[in-house]
Amino acid sequence: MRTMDSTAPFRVMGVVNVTPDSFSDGGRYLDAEAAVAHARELEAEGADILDLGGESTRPGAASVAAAEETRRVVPVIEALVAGGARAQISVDTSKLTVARAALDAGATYVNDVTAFRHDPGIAELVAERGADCCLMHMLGEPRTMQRDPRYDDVVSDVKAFLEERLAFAVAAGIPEERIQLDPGIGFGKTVEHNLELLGRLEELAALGRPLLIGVSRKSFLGRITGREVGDRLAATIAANLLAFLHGASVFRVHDVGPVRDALEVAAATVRQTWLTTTTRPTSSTTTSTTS
Ligand code: HH2
Repeated sequence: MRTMDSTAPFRVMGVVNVTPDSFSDGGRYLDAEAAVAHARELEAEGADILDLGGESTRPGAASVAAAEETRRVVPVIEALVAGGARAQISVDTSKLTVARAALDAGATYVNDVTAFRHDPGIAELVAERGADCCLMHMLGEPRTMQRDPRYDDVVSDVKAFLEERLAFAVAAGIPEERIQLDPGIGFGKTVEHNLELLGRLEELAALGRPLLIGVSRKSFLGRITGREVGDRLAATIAANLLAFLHGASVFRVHDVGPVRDALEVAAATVRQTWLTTTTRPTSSTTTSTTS
């Protein structure tokens, strides 16, 4: 079983939406064969995790029955496992029965945008199976979340929420090292809330768990750049790099190859800076020879 490699500087999670209505790629991979082919492409581009979703969480999205969601994602997971997928397989769901069927089929990661609030039993399931999980912040529910979201201080409020959900997950028996946290960019947040969260991720990193960030193609990038959803790659890369520099380490994206390249460069630069600053004799020596 492939699980988290905590020594890697970052991990890229490729999005595979097996839905008719996802905001950026709805309907493109609804057919299981198309979804499997797309997942393989993302793996070839360097995805460490493949996140399979059978229900859209975009604002106003209709909810999907558990049986239909299972029917969409399980055959894709089975085919990927049978084909010897190298990447870890994640299921993006808030429903216990869907999560169980996905883990039975070979997934080892549950990405729950309700952080186990919709179906608290998922926490015991994840604990029993020794799976990894992501707990995400969302204000309200997808149908209503973008109606005038308000916070006292968005970063402190999200941090308190994630701290409480982390404690809940640990109390259910999930080891801390299996848990990643996500501020839920775009889930009950204005453009300003999203930007403030991205710029103050260090405060969330203080909770001691890896931070997962999902900014890919999202509407706040369109609001800033004026670009349509299919033309937000540059904005997506910029936001992911910024998140990396502020402490995020798992990046949920549609465009795995380009984002991975950008993160490799950022990680190499940070490493190099660290090496040169720590191996230099002393900063005063350097200053004196250059002045
Ligand atoms: N964003 C989306 C879905 N799932 N999971 C986590 N942990 N973090 C996110 O930011 C996140 C998520 C929305 O993106 P997408 O899957 O492309 O769209 P849709 O929900 O319309 O299928």
